[in-house]
Amino acid sequence: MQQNTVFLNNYQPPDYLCNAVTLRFDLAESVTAVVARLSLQRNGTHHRPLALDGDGLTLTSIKLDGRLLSESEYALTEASLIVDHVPPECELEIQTRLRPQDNTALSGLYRSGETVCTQCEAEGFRRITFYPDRPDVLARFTTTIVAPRATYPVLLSNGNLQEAGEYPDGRHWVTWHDPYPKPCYLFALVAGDLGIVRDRYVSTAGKVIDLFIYTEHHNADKCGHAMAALKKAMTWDEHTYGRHYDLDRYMIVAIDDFNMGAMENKGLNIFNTKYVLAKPATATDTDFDNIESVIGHEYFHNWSGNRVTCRDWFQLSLKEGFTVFREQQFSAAMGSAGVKRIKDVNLLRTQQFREDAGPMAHPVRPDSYQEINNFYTVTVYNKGAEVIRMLYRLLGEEGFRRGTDLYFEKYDGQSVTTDDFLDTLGTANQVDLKQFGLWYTQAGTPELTVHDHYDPDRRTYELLVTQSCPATPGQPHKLPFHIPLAIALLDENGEHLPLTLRGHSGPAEPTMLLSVRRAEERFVFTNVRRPPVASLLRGFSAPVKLNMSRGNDGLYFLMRHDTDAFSRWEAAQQIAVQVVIGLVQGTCGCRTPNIPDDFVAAFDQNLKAKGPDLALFSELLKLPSETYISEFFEQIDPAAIHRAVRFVHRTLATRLTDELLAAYNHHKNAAERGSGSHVAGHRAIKNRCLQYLTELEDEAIVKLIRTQLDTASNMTDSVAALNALSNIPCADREEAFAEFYEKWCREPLVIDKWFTVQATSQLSNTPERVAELSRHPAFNIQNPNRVYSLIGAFAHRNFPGFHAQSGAGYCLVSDFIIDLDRINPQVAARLLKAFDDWRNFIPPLAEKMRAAIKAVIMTPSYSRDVAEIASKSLHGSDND
Ligand code: B3K
Ligand code: ZN
Repeated sequence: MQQNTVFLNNYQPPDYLCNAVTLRFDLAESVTAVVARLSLQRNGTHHRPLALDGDGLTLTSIKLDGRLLSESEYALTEASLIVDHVPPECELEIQTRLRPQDNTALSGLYRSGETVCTQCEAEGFRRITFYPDRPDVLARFTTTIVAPRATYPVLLSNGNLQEAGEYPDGRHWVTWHDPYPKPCYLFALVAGDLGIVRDRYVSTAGKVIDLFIYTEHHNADKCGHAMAALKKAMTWDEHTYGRHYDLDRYMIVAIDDFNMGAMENKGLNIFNTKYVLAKPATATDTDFDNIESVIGHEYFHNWSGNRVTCRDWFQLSLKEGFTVFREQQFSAAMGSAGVKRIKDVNLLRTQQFREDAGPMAHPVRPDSYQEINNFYTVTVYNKGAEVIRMLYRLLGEEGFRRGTDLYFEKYDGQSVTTDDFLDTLGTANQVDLKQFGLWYTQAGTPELTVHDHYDPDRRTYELLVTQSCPATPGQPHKLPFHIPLAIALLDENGEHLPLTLRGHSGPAEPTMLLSVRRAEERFVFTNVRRPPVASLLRGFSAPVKLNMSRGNDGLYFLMRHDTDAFSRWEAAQQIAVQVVIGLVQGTCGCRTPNIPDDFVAAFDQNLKAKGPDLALFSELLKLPSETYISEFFEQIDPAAIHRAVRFVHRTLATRLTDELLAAYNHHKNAAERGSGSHVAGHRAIKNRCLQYLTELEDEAIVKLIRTQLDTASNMTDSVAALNALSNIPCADREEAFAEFYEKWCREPLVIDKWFTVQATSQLSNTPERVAELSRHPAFNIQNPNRVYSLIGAFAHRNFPGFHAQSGAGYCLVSDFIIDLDRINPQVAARLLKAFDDWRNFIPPLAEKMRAAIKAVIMTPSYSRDVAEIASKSLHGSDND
């Protein structure tokens, strides 16, 4: 398939601007008529024709300044509407007809159940009407929706409510006006019969804002947590960034069928129900946390994304990286900052590092794309957030705020670039961020290698740091990055030694942020009285891999004593990774496999640890994922890694059975008695213990699991028990799944969990089971949540199952992608990414993965979305 690649270097400002749009949607039984009136202005002096984007539209008529155009006066191509001669200022009226019920791609105007809604980012507005569908065209939108009142009592669009009225035939209409100029990707419309949850927010400036969450009537009792999160986010943004909300109302609509998590449309966010609806009986503690984050994320976009937006889609991280960082700060402030950081780093290292090392590797600001929807990636979002975090650390809290204040003030109402952002932060702080800018333009995960030396005579401690970055598609050589490296030196009691860096004045400090700028750097600390243990990359101060060969003693010491939560956890992870690698390579030094006593003792110590941050202990008790461990191998043998990880689990469970049971009971009782955030911490440790105990596969444990399942008062405990049972082949297992289904079959979000637990089971028949479940009446290929919960979970979260030696997992997923691509190309392409690192696997698997990708593109008329992923996976980047 011929691919059209879009290049950043070819960016040209728009030929025509559109400063105002009036839209009228007439919703009838099967056809929606759309009338769009665009006020257009020629941009600059030129005689180029007016070209508007359109995708799959049925045009009914077009008028220029009130005059109907004949067919010879315009041209329709596959992707645009072209009018040759238009005056420098004009009004174009375009009428199109849509069939939202047939739109299964869930981009543009579509139906979710009985509700009609939109998704326009990135290029969905062109599926509604012909328009300059690019983020650097900003217009004021006025939208009228006309619909039968009985079917669609609620009619919503962006901005403030302007007028409403009735027609005698049972239809009603509502007009919305958004005073803030915006690109069309932020347009939204919702029409349906929805329940309303209302609240009110009074800002620190005294402004009253009406808050609404719309959802299906029977879900109205599950919106309290989302509403509370919204109010917290509003207050937090006022305090932390000085950002206030700007419309009279803030509306959130929860929709069942949605391609991603949520969408920040101006004043009218549309959310996947998964990130709104929660009550303890149906949602887990993790769901509650995720809802708070996503609600925060979309709210924060109102400034970082909506008031200041992107010039073009290459700048996506301008809004996404920054907003993810803001969301991370917010969540850290609402709960355990240490655990939040650990979770964010874990996600980055298991997903983004993998992307950075594969054929889809791209810079945070990509140089080219074929299908922009394929670039809503962990690199743009999460590495992008790390880049902002580094700036935050380099400039300090105050300096960063000075920079963002200037940025919001200078660019309010404009569409800008990541360079504009960086320049502004540099100017506000009088620092040169030129070298730092390479984080936006160079792909790949930099590696730091550190050697240290303590000189007792001179009392100096020296660090030699070298950096390198592997080649990525289209970028064989990299320049050195500016890497902030946070450091502390600990003495034998875990106390911080004061740091004085040779060649730098200023008082000694307990921690320091070193700047690594060259390929090789030497740092000498003076006046170091005792041989220290270095705690490096504290808080994960840069998205890099750090290699430092040090004895296990140092790691165990850091795991126990480091005051930085991330560094403690990281030491535990490194120890565990070494243990697993030793088992896989058979290098543990014993004939029969075993794990070191120190490791068991350290685990036991964490199990018994007491302290306020229970969630941190729960993280310390968790082994690194098989996906993360696989990154340490040149050739991945998933079965060998899986065997080794299970061996570690089983050995810990066998050697610490009593301790695990005691901890289980202790935290179970504490969770039942406790209140507030501690409850979630107790539950997390309790359920972690259960996970280990499951490895024993003995009857008493099955009984324990069964009791937890039968008596659970909340979804966290139910799912944990179901998960545990899913890995034990026994009669209880089937019965439990059947009962769970029976109990929850009217709650789709709970049924998603039921699918996921089965899809991630480690039993060997899981591929067949998943295939069977894809034919279950509760499964629906048109619903992205169902697809992610079953096929997505299997492909991305069942390492041994997906990579089963028979290749059954691969066939299952590729067959599914072929069917899905005809329905929803965006989601199909996302699933296809599961195969893109095929080159890293042992040859028999690599070959099967490659064949699976090929099978997808052997199908006639596969989508552009899938084509890009497949061709890059098979042949490397088009920049090569
Ligand atoms: N901006 C949207 C993502 C849109 C994805 C389009 N394929 C959600 C978010 O990041 O907040
Ligand atoms: Zn976002």
